Amino acid sequence: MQRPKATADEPVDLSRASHARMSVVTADEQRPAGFGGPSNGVWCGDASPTTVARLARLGFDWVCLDTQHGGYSRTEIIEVARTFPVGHADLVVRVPSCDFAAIGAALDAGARAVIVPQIESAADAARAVAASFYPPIGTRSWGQLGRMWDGTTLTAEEANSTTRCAVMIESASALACVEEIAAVDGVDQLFVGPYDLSLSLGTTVQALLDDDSEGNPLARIVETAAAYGRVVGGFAGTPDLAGRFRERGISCVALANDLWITAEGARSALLIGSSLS
Ligand code: 3PY
Ligand code: MG
Repeated sequence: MQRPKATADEPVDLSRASHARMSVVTADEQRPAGFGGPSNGVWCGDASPTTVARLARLGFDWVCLDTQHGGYSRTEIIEVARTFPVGHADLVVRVPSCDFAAIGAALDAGARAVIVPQIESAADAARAVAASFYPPIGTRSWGQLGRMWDGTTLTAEEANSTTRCAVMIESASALACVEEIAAVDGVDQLFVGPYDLSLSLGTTVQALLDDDSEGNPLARIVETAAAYGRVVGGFAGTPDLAGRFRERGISCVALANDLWITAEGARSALLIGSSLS
C-alpha cells in the first residue's frame, strides 16, 4: 500500500487526512503545518494535560509528549489525547524505546506521530515502522481508543496514510548506517537527538552544530534525508538552538520545551516586576 509521503521541503498536507481532528478545520482557518516539513513544535516533559491543551492552541505546529524522559504514564497520554483541541497542533509522542506495545499505545490513544528513540540499525527502524502501521505495511494491532470519548476510529487505511513514524538518529552507530535507516520503507522522518548524539560522538551540542567539516554528522543526516525523501527534524528545546538547527537544514524542530517556556515566562514577569514602582 502506497502512503502519501511528506518530503523534506513539503509540509504534511493536512487536507487529505480524514482524521476527526482535522475534519473540523475549514479552508479559511490558518492551518498549522503539523508534524512534517518546516514546523515549530513544543516538547513537553512535565506540563499537565490542560497545559498541553493550552500549548496546542497557542500556534505550535505540533506538541510532543516525551514519555522517554518526561513523566507521563499511559493514563496521562490517554488524558492528553482525550482533551487535545481539535484543529490545532498535531499530537506527537516520543515513546520510551523502540517497543511494539508503547508505539501502539501512543497511536491508539490518538497520537498522529511517534518519535522512536535510540534507533541503531535498519532492523530497529523496520521494527518501529512495523509497530506504527497496520497491515499490509506493518503489524500494528487494532484497538483505537477514540470511541471511549466519542472520538472517531480511523480505518486501517486512513490510519496508515495519516500516521507518521520518525526515527531518532542519536548515536555513532546510527550515524554509521543512517543511509540504511533512511532507506527503510515507512520511515517518514530522521529526527536528530543532539544531546545523545554528541555524547556518543564524544563532542558537545555546540560543537556538533558548529562542525562544518567535510562529511560532518549533521550534514550527513540532512543529505541522507533529502536523498531518500525523508523529513529531517530535531530536538532543539530553545529558540536559539532551533535557529542553529534551521541553519543546518533541520526543518521540523522542537522550538522550545515546557520547562523553558515556564522559566522564560517567570523571568520576563520578574524582570518587569522588578522595574515597577
Ligand atoms: C537528545 O538530544 O538526545 C534527545 O533525545 C532530545 O530529547
Ligand atoms: Mg536522546
